[in-house]
Amino acid sequence: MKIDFKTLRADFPLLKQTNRGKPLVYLDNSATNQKPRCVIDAISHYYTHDNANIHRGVYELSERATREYEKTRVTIKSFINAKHAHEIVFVRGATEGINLVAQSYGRTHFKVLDEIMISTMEHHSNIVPWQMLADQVGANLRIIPITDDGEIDMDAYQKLFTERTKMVAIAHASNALGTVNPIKEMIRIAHTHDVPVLVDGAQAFPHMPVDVQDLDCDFYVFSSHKAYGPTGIGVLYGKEKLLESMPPYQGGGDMIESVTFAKTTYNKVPFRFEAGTPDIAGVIGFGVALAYLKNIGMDNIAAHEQELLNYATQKLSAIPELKIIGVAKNKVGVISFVLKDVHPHDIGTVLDAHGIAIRAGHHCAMPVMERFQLPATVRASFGLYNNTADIDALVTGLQEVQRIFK
Ligand code: 7TS
Repeated sequence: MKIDFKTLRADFPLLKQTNRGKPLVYLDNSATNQKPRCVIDAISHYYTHDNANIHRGVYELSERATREYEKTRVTIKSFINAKHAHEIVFVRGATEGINLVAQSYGRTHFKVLDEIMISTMEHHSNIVPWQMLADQVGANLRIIPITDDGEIDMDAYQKLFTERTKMVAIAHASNALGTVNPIKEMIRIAHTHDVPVLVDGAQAFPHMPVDVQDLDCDFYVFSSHKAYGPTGIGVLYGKEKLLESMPPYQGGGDMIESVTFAKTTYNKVPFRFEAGTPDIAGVIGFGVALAYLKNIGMDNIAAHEQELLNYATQKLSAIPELKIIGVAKNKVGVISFVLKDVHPHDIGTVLDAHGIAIRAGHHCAMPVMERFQLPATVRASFGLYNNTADIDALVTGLQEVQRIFK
């Protein structure tokens, strides 16, 4: 089916507004993206008609809320081709998913001098939880280096394995460079050493089809708000066998089977990991976002964003004194760049005055900045509603930046 991406833009009410009096050009989709009307309406509908706490009411309303909430679990299972719906754990976002695995799986299975492998290009969310765990159990981090193009150094990766390696935690796609990592191959290699792999899919899941059984990843995390769904909700996928081996992450309601002061027993997977009242409206809204994406087709979205990436790479490369940081062969629609003699924050300010929303900074990936010896970059990141006119506006804005700072 041929999708007309131009008409899809009308599904996103926020994009109709202006920024500093100019039509909004939203190019910060890696930070979060905008929501289609159907998602906004679903949340409003939930609070208008279906709001009740889940998994406990005996009345119709609560049964309906529970049914809608659990329906999203099944939607996600199909969306990423998990084997079982109970392998889908609802969390607050990619960050909480990684913390959950580090604290529950890591604290149970890791000991002094064990090693956790991560890469130079990780978001802080896939660094700090492992550092905290390493401090708690006396383990060490091993860092996979990246090349000047911003790709994983695969030779170095293979050499980093020792008999102490207990986990590889790797981004599917980098938020600061756009690099798509060869995770299927990395997982295959890790498994030859009997090492499980957690994939941080925050920047990949919204931009390409993901099949967790094909990848054979052990854990996969992502956030709803980067995939056209609401904030405050995300997913931890874990293989049944691994989730079954893990103790609860937090204690509270819904995660127990029975409680006495002498002994408490825990609920089964995945409820064992969902203590307290969850973001029910968020889960339902995310289910609607996924139905919206499925209708467009993740293949179509990937192809559209690759066209934008190619167009933008060509246009930005033609700007004198502009350098793109991260030129991996396989990228998502993310372009990080610097302009000679102009600080990224100044670029951001001038672009903002022209209605253009980009991110300037270290993108919560300070080790990437250190690797390329930069304090910061400017980052433009694309979503399904962007088009070449947005990129033309960015180019015009950058020419204005150069005019001002000459
Ligand atoms: N992992 C990656 C690769 C990310 O890019 C981000 C957020 C996270 C994890 C954390 O996601 P959260 O939803 O739990 O916060 N990245 C960005 C970004 O690039 N700009 O703002 C947030």
